[in-house]
Amino acid sequence: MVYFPEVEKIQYEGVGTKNPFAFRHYNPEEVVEGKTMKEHLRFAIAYWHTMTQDGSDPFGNPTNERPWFGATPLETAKNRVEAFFEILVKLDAPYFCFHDIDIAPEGDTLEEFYENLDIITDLIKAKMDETGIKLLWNTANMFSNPRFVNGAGSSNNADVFAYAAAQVKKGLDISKKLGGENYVFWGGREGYESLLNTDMKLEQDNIARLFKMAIAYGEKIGHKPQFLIEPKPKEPTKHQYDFDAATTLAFILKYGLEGDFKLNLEGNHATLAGHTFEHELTVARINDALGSIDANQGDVLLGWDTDEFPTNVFDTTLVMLEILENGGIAPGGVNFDSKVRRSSFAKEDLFLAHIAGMDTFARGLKGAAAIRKDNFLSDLKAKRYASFESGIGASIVAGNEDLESLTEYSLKNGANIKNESSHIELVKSQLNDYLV
Ligand code: XUL
Ligand code: CO
Repeated sequence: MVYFPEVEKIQYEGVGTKNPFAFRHYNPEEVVEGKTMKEHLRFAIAYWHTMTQDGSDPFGNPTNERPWFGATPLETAKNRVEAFFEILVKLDAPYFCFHDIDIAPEGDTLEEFYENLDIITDLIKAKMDETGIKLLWNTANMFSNPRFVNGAGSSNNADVFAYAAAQVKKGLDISKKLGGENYVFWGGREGYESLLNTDMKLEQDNIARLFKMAIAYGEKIGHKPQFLIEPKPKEPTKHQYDFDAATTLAFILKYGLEGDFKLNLEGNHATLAGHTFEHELTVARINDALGSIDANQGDVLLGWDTDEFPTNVFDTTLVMLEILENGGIAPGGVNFDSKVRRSSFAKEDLFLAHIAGMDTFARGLKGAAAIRKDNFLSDLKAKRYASFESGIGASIVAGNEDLESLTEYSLKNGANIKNESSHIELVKSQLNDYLV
């Protein structure tokens, strides 16, 4: 069945077009810095926001008009596969991502869940073979079911930990079956409500135990996706252990996971942590841990995770600059962990919203490439740190100085210290000239 007969395959038509079902900036085959836009951006579409999100909020019922509901949950799940691949093909998206419970009904038992997952992943595999579309990452949802009320890897209940392990095992089996390039852990409820009843050390040690079991099982079945942890500071728990990139890196290093784990960074999670999206990417990049990104944006006036489609060109330019500086994002990608607003309830909004996000990232890519072509920020930084290129600065960096030698130097140098103005307002204004 065709779910969107009125929508043709989305084509690049350029900024002059009046067709809302066209790309105005994302031209998949256009070459930027020696690679096509499609290769740079590695766009992925999220199953949860696209197929299962219904438009409900804490104050209201579902609004979304979706034509794929069948007589049973399994029938609906099968219809969703058909509709999802129609969307992927029509948007020319090379990748997709999902949680286990997005694609198949949980049923009443773990056996039933596994059976449903087998049925649906057979259908997904057939669609992947037919279309060439690939799995960027999958993950286990270990936060929605009531059994995870106190967390999964961090639960106080060992039976819950064991159940989470069974979900991760199946997630890795599915990853192998579908050739997943990455495998994500987002610690939805891996945190605490109150320290009064929390053994933080045991909880964090146990999360690391679960991650090490995942690495070991991947090795056992001969499938080694890039493992990713997705930081988020709060929501649903009051405090989540993977607060931000720096905190999560400390966890990765403490438990010796750095060979297998990198970070999946999300725009709205960054802002909830009090950072910009590009801050999180920079922290990851300079520590060789930039794995993948969840593309979305928050609302600066709201303090929760609104998961809006990215439409802010300034942000995507700085994000793409980090990705280019990193030498690319592969095997990660740009996953739209973004949902249409409740008022955008028409089924074709799923296309319009993704087109908006893809165009905004394409503009970011072009702007970032222009900044790099002019060496705008690299020249500026080279000049700003020039004192470490020669003389005493070069000697400090080379490790040839100590407190005594620098005291001797300073006594000779005296008050002869000159700082230069950053002219940061000028820099910001010049940056605006690069926004596409
Ligand atoms: C939640 C979130 C998740 C993860 C995957 O805020 O971002 O959807 O991306 O579990
Ligand atoms: Co996310």
